[in-house]
Amino acid sequence: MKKIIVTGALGQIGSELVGKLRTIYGTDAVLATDIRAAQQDGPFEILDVTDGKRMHELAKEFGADTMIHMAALLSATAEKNPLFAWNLNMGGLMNALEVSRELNLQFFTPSSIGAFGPSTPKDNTPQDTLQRPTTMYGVNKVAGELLCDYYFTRFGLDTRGVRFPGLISYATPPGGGTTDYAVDIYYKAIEEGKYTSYIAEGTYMDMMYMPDALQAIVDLMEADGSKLVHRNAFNISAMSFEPSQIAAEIKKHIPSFAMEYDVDPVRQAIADSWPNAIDSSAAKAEWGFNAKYDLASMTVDMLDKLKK
Ligand code: AKB
Repeated sequence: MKKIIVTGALGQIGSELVGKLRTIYGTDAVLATDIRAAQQDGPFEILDVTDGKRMHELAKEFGADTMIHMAALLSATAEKNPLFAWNLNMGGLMNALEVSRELNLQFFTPSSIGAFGPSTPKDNTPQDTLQRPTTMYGVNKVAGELLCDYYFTRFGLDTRGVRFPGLISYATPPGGGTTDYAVDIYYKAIEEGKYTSYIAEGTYMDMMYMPDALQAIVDLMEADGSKLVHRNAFNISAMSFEPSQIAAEIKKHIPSFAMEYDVDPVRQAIADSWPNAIDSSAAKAEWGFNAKYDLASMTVDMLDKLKK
C-alpha cells in the first residue's frame, strides 16, 4: 500500500489533494500535516515544516514511501516579508528533501510560473529557458527546481515536480497569490454581481482548474521514471487569459455582471514579470499531461458549484 505524507495539507492545493489521494489510495494511506489543526477524515498531524526533526519522526512513524511537499508562501505574501519567505520556502523544502533522502521517499513539490522573470520569452515560454525572476517567491522557486534536480542527480532521489500556473477552485480559497483575482472574481460574481480587479486589463497569465492540477500531480507521480527527461519543474498550463476575458465569460451566465479595475501596483508588477502563456509540450510528451478544462467549461463548473 502507498503511504504518502503531505505538508501544507490545509492550503489551497493540499486541502483538495488529500481528498483525491485518499479516494485513490485509501484514507489511511495519506498523512495530512499542516501548521494549524483541523478536523480531518483521516490521519492528521500538526507540523511546522521548518522543524526537520519532527518531519522526519512523522514520516518514519507513518511508514511513508512518498512525500508531497506543498507548504509555502505564495508570491504576493512573500513580497511583503521576503526574509520569512526565504526561511519558510527554502527551509521547508530542504527539510522535506533531506527527510526524503534519509527515508528514501518518492518526492513531489510544485514550482510555478513565478520561476520566470521579465527576461524570459513571454509567449509560448519554452520548458528550458532564461529564468531570472525578480520576486522572492520566484527566487525560491528557481532555487527549489535546482535543488530537486540536484537531489536526483547527486543522491538518486526520485524527485518530480511541475510549474503550476494560477489555480482556480471553488473548494478552498487561495491566499496571497498574484493570480488569486481569477478565483475571487467568481465568488464576487455570485455574491455581489460585480468585481474590482487588482490586475489590469490586458495582463495575460496562465491558469488551470483545480481538478486538472490534482490529476497532473497523480499522473506525474505514477509516470514511468525512465521516460522523464526533465523530472522537475515541468511547464503545465490549461489556458491563458486576461481579466476582461474571464469577465466576458462570466457575463455569458450572469448578464448583469460588471467589472471595474483598481490596479494594485505590487501584484501588477509581479504579473508583468511573468509569461503570457507557457509551452506545456515537454509534460505532454514525457508523461501525457492533458488538461480537460478550458475557460468556458471551467466557468460553467465554478458558477454551478459556487451557487450550491
Ligand atoms: C501565485 O500567484 O503566487 C501562485 C502561483 C502562480 O504560483 N498562484
